[in-house]
Amino acid sequence: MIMSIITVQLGQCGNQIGGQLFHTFMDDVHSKPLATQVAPDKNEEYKNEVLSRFFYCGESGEGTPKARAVMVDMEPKVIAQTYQDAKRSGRWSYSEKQNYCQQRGSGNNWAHGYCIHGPACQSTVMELVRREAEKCDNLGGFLSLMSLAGGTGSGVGAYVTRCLRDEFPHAFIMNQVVWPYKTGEVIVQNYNALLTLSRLYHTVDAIVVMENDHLHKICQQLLSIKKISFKDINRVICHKLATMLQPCPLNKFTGDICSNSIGEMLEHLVPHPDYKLLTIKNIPQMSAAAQEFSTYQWHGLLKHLRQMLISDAPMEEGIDWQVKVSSRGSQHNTSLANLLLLRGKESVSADTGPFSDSALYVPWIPPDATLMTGVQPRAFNHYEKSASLISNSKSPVGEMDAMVGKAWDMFSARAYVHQYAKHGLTEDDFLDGFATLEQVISNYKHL
Ligand SMILES: Nc1nc2c(ncn2[C@@H]2O[C@H](COP(=O)(O)OP(=O)(O)OP(=O)(O)O)[C@@H](O)[C@H]2O)c(=O)[nH]1
Ligand SMILES: [Mg+2]
Repeated sequence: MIMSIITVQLGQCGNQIGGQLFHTFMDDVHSKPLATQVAPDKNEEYKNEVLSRFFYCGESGEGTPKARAVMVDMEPKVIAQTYQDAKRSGRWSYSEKQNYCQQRGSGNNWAHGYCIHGPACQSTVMELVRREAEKCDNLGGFLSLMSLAGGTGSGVGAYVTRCLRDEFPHAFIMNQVVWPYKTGEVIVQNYNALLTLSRLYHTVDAIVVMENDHLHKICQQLLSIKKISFKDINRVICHKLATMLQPCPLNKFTGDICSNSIGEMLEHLVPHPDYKLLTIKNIPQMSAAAQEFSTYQWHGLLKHLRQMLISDAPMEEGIDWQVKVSSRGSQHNTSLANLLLLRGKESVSADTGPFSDSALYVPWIPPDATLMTGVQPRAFNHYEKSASLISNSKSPVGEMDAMVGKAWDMFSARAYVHQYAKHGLTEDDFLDGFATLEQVISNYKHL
């Protein structure tokens, strides 16, 4: 049974990433078969699975694939652009009326998004979601995409996510959020991030965190891009997301094999509702030109990936090899659960043992619930071999702590608070946000 996922794209960032994500799915589906690739019928099976998961191909199943997506922004420009880019690809498009936009954005004001635009768009947006859900034979869940720093993605995003939870209480909801550059383009970005994350924490099943600073470095150092644009960064984000979401059979600890539906993945990755923050580390990551001249062995790839995990390195360059895992008081990045997905040549025979080492995990998770692996013999997106590690670990909490600290400094001077109050947000709402995230930080710190 193939479970479909509906993507909800919110604000500029969410829409731009959403557009790229469907391009990435299609690029992977249409990537030239590598010499090592699976038999044609297996490739066809893979393609059909991708199409059913993320696209609707009409009653007959033969129309131009339409993204299972709803686009929401408070200004028209980005949606129009994203829509056109999809159409121009000739491979897929968005359904014509599955978007909602207004004429003016939320001006980087979370309260404007959450308290004003959110309720105003609720009935229309939810109708669009319902329409999309009706087209799914089996709805596996929702993927919401948004930035934390603006006003629409974060504010309207948090509001719409709450509506999704109310209307689809049993569906899985995963949010992918973009952490702003630390240098900050938006003066109130820490407020917006605080308010968004604290609301999402009560509502969704998991939050995948990606930091613009890390992604920027990947573009610079691994992809050697000189002038880095959001387009480049979004390609990296979508590559990561696709390594998680494209079909990959999972090995359950019971010995059964199941598909990597969003439900199976999140049930494993989020074993306790206090811990919902996920990160994705993947290897290798390189430009198309460099790929031609590179070969790897699974052993080397996985050794690097494991060190990226324990030393919490965002990419394969500049890893700190001094960090070691020892059971007593070591400084390594502790995990609750990991999902390791291997794709490509000889992935079936790769040794994933080093990832099930109990010293990597908190002691209160049963050993057979710490690591789940998945193996997909089909090569992913031109990479002969690639590995992706989705982790619920301490990794994001340092950034979160710093963000809450900066927001608190501003809040104790009541800086900019009146701009939020103007739209109906109270000081207590801020205090609730601080309390929620301080608890999250404390939980993770004590792992
Ligand atoms: N990675 C990435 N980050 C983006 C992109 N667009 C904007 N951002 C980041 O998102 C934040 C700004 O939020 P936006 O998504 O532009 O804001 P919005 O949701 O449209 O909200 P308003 O414009 O205030 O109505 C900043 O931290 C930007 O760095 C994008 O395409 N990719
Ligand atoms: Mg905007």
